[in-house]
Amino acid sequence: QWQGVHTGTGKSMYSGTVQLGTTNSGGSYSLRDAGRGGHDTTNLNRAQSGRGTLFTDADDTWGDGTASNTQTAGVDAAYGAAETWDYYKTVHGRSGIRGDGVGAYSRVHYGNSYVNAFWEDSCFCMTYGDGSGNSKPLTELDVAGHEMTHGVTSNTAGLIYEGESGGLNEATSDIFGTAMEFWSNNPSDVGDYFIGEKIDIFGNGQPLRYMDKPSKDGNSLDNWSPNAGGVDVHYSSGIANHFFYLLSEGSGSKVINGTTYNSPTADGKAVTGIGRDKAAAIWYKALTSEFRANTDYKGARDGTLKAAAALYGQTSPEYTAVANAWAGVKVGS
Ligand code: ASN
Ligand code: ZN
Ligand code: CA
Repeated sequence: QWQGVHTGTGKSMYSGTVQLGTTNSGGSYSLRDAGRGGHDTTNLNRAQSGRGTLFTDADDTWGDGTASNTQTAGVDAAYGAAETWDYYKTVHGRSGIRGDGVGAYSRVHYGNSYVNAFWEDSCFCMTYGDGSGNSKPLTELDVAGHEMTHGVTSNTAGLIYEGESGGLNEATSDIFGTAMEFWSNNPSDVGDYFIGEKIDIFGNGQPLRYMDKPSKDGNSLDNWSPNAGGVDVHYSSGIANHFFYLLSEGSGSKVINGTTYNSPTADGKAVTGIGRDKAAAIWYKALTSEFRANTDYKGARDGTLKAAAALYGQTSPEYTAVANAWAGVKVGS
């Protein structure tokens, strides 16, 4: 049978109508994105183990935008993986999670009312629950970017998932999940500095995390302190998330895509942003050539300064902004 790369159409839960890379295998289509390393999207149908069943469809039109249609979560997951693949390839010249052109895979409908998503090195795959009451799958675009970035971090710096290095690992996922969300420029899911703003994980409409002022979630750290290595990695990530916001956008009040942010600095000194594209380039270079498994916040400061010097020069405004943004979150020399 003739097999080929196709472009299907999906009605997603969170990102509107999207195009999907699919495969024609004679009479039916599958959610196998041959153009992006063969990334498969599978249905666990509430199981908690196994590869799941590759989604197939007769007419290459997938999902209906609601959680009651089994394909819909698959549409979002496949779209998120494709956008993340394209982001890394186009912006950072990285072909896939390992940089070897090989795709991972995504599993949806994990367990029953499971309110989380996760990456696993062991299967080279990411997995999504269906959320509370099986009504809000965790397959939001920035969550997909977050989980896939865990794979990139594992295969580059290898930041250990505890203590300060764990906070940096988590922040790396929030940073590139967010950078990808902005880059993808989807009119139904515009870029913001929030994580998980559409999955309503708390049932009150609030996002999971905030990068402009991480403590808005009630737990995350805005600034470094000696206990930073002792809190959950999803809270110590706040320090680097806040750094990234300040470096990109600067301190104080700013409106981006219709949302007003107000980012404070620890010392009250103003930070001038360099834009998110340069900030992401600096973080990516630091992640892939400076950070190590046990890099802590001081090491992250050193690594990003080295990256900024290599990219823009040691006397550049970009280099100065990196130093100022770290000072703004209480990470000093
Ligand atoms: N969604 C979470 C994360 O990616 C799962 C976890 O805690 N590992 O961080
Ligand atoms: Zn994570
Ligand atoms: Ca977001």
